[in-house]
Amino acid sequence: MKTALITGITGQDGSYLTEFLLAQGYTVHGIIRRSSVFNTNRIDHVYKDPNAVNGHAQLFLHYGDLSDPGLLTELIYNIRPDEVYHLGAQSHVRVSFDMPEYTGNITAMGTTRLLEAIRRSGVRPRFYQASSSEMFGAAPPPQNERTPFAPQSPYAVAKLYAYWMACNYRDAYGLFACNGILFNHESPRRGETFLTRKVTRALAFMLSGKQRTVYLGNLDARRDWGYAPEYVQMMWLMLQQDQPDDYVVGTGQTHSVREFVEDAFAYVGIELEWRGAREHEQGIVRSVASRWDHVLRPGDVVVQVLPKYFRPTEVDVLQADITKVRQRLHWEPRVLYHDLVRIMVDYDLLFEGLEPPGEGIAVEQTLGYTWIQQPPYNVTGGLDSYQRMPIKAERRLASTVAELLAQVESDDLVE
Ligand code: NAP
Ligand code: G4F
Repeated sequence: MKTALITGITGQDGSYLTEFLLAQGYTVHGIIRRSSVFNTNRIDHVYKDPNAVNGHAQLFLHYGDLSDPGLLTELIYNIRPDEVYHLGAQSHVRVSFDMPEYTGNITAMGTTRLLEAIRRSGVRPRFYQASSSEMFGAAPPPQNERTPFAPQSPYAVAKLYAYWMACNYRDAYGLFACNGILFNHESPRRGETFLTRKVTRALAFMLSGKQRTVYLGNLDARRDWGYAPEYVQMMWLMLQQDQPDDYVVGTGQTHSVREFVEDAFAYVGIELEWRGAREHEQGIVRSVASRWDHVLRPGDVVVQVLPKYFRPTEVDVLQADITKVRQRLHWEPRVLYHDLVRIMVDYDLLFEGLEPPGEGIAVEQTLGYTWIQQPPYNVTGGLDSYQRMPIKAERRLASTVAELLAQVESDDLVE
């Protein structure tokens, strides 16, 4: 059986990829960062302590960091993986404007350190580089493998460097290296500071009476949003081909941030209208389904645009041209935008102990994502949500420290 090493195993994609590879019979090793709090929430449900179940564990975790080249070399040498999935990165575009040097160090140079660790160790794994549609930046849509890159953020510039390093190690040393140029992909495990999850989580908080308003930036940017579990399967598929190559992965559709907000609210029966212009715009409740009229009323301001969430340079439109993956890898996305919205809202309601409409969860089940082992808790908050549902939501303001923190996190710190 094959052995895989994953950087970024604690992230959204790392967790789904781990489940997928374990389901394929792989032994999986992952690099985790030392943290003063637990940072393995997304993979705890598949981790068995190797000391407790000696001989049966298939998932092994190692402390490490993309800033530590010696350790990376040691890990590659000792683990001798057949496949390396390099997903670790400072992955937040807005944050990369605040931390450009750190982003370059981890997202760009971290890739070089890992590639050098592979070269110096003498081990020859197949290598997956988590490249990004953000690299297309200002290039007009639809974007494909031949579209010239026009990066618009320190993150995109760092990813572009990493992209070319993977190409260079393929050309110079014959490494089986693939760039997956993935468009935005989301899930109930998406980090809470990315747009989709920020919105669906805020909606669930509003419906449980914990939050009144979500503060957002540019409502008019458009993204090609897909479903993360489908995209990690593509990472694996790229490494199973006869020849290494680079592939664009997306849905081919594009939707605006504004649409995402409207559709998330509409799914639970809340209709919004917009007032004001650009940096002063507000999303206001026009009508509310009777189920939620004890927490939200017509006229409530549920979305407030704040200038601080705008980026110095924005990527206006991303839309994938997926001709190559269709033709070469025979792939077609099965979860498209509207089902993605439903899936994310369903789970955030569940995580809040509220009964979801359930159409999104039904889609997941119908499509047979049997290798996904939904953690029996809120992947980000540690709450045993399945035990708590349903509870009665009430209209009230934060009254405990935990609720205050939840508001601060969603309103002020989240980018
Ligand atoms: P994510 O949830 O933000 O996960 C990032 C992972 O990188 C986490 O496990 C994080 O560890 C780890 N990491 C950060 N800094 C590190 C360091 N210095 N050393 C070692 N590990 C470090 O990202 P994702 O959404 O799963 O995305 C996976 C990869 O695909 C990233 O490289 C991202 O840039 C790229 N990508 C994502 C998308 C998308 O739409 N999701 C699209 C295109 C490309 P902690 O948990 O300790 O923070
Ligand atoms: O969810 P986002 O932060 O994702 P973004 O910037 O597109 O980057 C994600 O996708 C990339 C692939 O294209 C990945 F490489 C990257 O690692 C990451 O996963 O923002 C989406 C859009 C942007 O246009 C942003 O300006 O939403 C807009 N937006 C509006 N208000 C907001 C907000 N984004 C965030 N995070 N927070 C807001 O309040």
